[in-house]
Amino acid sequence: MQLIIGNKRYSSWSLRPWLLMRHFDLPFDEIMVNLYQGDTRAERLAYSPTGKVPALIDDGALVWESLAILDYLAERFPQLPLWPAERIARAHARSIAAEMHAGFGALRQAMPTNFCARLPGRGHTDAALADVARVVELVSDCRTRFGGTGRFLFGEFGIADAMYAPVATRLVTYGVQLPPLVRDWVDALYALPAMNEWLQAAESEPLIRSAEPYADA
Ligand SMILES: N[C@@H](CCC(=O)N[C@@H](CS)C(=O)NCC(=O)O)C(=O)O
Repeated sequence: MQLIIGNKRYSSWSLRPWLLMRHFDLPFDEIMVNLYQGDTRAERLAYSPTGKVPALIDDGALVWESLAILDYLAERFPQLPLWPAERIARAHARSIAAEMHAGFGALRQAMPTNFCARLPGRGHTDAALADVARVVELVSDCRTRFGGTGRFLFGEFGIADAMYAPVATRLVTYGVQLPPLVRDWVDALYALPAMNEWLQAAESEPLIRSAEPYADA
């Protein structure tokens, strides 16, 4: 498999499939396209019809859109617990993953992804905090109803966690206060070896001033 991703320092959508694939030790070659150096749109269009990353190429299949990639991997590796095994939990996981994919625009806009920065207090607009409140609600609800003794949304790390991982990092970047159950989920994500590998790689990439949020504030 080939996974096409953007800069690890900034590409929130790319983290989702990368994190899942690395965590479950799925073999893949990583192709990184610098989203900020010159015009790479033509290069990206060679991989995906939207010109956006991530995209996955596997045995004749081309998959784009992060959620579609994660779902494809679940179908491709049915022996792995990527979605919850139980029907009602799986329906819930699919719903919150779709909710993430389609929503949280205010949070994305006011608190853009930057895996390396710490900007506590920035971006705390009313609309972004309303999105944060929904994240807090759904993480608490998932862990309480489906998480058992595990630290992830449905107990063990899976697609739902991968979908929300870039939101978890935004909560850290922008210093959002969290209730203990949600803080613990964020800490569990940061403790994953795969997450650490991504963050270390992000730190080693050059900082791109035009991509830095609130650089001029
Ligand atoms: N909904 C898409 C969003 C993909 C997306 O917006 N990717 C960004 C990088 S994080 C990108 O490729 N931006 C380049 C562009 O918009 O031209 C997904 O889930 O994969």
